[in-house]
Amino acid sequence: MQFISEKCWLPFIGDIGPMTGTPAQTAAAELSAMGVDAEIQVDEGMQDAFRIEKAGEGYQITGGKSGVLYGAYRLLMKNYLGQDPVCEETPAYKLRMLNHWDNMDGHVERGYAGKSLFFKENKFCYDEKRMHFYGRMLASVGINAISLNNVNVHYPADRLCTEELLPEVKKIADIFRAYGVRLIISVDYALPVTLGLDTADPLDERVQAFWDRQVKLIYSYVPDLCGFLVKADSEFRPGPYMYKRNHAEGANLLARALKPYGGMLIWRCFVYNCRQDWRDHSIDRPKAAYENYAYLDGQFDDNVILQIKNGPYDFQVREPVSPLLYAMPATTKAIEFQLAQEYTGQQIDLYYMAPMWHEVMDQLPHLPPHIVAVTNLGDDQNWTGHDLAQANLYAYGCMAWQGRAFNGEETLKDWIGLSFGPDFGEAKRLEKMMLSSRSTYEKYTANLGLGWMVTPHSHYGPDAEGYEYDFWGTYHRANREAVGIDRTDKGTGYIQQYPEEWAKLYNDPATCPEKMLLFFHRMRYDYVMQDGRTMLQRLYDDHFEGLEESEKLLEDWKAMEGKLPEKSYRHSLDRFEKQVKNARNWCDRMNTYFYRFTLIPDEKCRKIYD
Ligand code: GCV
Repeated sequence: MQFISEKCWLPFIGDIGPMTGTPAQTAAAELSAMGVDAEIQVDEGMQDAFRIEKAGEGYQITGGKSGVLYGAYRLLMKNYLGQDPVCEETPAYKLRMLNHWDNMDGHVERGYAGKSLFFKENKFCYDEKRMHFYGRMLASVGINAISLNNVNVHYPADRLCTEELLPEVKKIADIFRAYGVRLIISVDYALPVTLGLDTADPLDERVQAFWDRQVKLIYSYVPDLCGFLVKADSEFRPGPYMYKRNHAEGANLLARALKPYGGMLIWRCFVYNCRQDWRDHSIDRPKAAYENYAYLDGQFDDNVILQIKNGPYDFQVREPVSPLLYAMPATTKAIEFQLAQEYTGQQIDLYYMAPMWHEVMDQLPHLPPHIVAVTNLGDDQNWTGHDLAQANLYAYGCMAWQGRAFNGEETLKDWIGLSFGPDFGEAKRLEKMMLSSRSTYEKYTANLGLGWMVTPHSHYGPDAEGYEYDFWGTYHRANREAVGIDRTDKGTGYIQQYPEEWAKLYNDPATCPEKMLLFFHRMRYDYVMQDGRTMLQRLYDDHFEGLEESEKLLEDWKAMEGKLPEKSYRHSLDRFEKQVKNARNWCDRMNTYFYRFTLIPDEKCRKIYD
């Protein structure tokens, strides 16, 4: 019986010891440890792409510097699954990144799988063997860049790009290099001030000279650093607005310092007013990213990448695609997802993300050239808190590699086969559980596009008005007649940020996808939905159904007792039990919330507390 959660989807992999050479050497070691006969041929021009061909009794893998390593893992994984490994592959996205939100004190912001893999007590502290294994995991799904530290850069992480900590950064970079993974450092925009200048104004020559010097130093330690990641003017972080400069001026400052070394400047677009007055209906938070950036199209240097969250809010269970992803044709972009399930169950509740990614891709006519996800990793023995949350990391790598060709169902089948063994008898059941998990979660939490009805700060569990009278700009404005925000032409006008065809679709409640109805519209509870139910009845039904489905998940898991390794079974059982409690809590509180406003009972006479 297999499921060695420490080794994630690579439980079959051999022992190669820590690798310190090129990715091609790592590839050769992996293949020989598994006794697979394969010739490796590096063709640098192929970059990350690879080709696997039959050659006599064995194979030939031809690919770029990292491409051959990706090819080696593909061959090993396909062999293990009993699939034909002959193929030719080119990744869909150029940079396939992960962001860690690790603080140097060891705490992971929005981390649900233990403490940091890299830091403890304000120092680097890691299990070297585990780091190597992490490198293998990343390469096995084609991820080629990671940032180690939180985008909220706290002391002493702001020193990662100074002489003080660079020797340690170098050591980590040396580990990941053998797996084709480059490092990104999250930097503090105000570092020049911290280190003695009286300004961080991007147009001040002394500031440019500061960053030029700093970057030169960094590249003397890590010559292949991928670049910097910056969260500026966002949630109390410093940025160019402090000097009345725009974000192109702010980003170009750092980009120019990085340019001579081939470094990229990755600039997050998560900028909004987080001190809003809930009484003021004129500001609408989802409009913020577009308003701050769209007009700057064409003004960013060519080594700047704008990193844009998939939705206009913040990783809610259901959001439309960020309108900024349709805009700025002359600017390089990366789409940002979150594997850490901050608002989607925190790696306690089951939530397989692929269905959501499909929806996003379906809505976007052009995929950006780069992709990134906030990790769901920590130092827990199983890496991801919930054993099954490993699937999200695996699937993210596959999606980043395959782009539109990604198939969340096939990927899940492969993940189950790799993790539990190709002959795992319960594969179908598990697959079904995971594929329905997003819909289940959405039903028992804030559905129909509402979002945000969560416990403030922790973001786990229900609180219908948790953010309602607050300053974060995340309101639903429920009263006894209606709920939701009117974002149409007649309302906040948010809809106008979309290309015409989408704006038209969203503007009319009759054509707006129902799952996003209350995101785009303010609707009366008696509004009749497409299937004839009232909107209120739909809210009730979804919550009851979501609860039932979560109970079914628990039942299904229990039915696998004895068919899964005991440790794994017990560990996740605890999570499925917590999920049912959470779902019950959501169902009761949300239904009661709307019942108290409307005093309209459930048509099916199910229990709603008053
Ligand atoms: C790293 C949300 C999270 C914050 C996070 C922020 C971001 O607001 O709650 O913890 O900060 O997003 O993406 O920068």
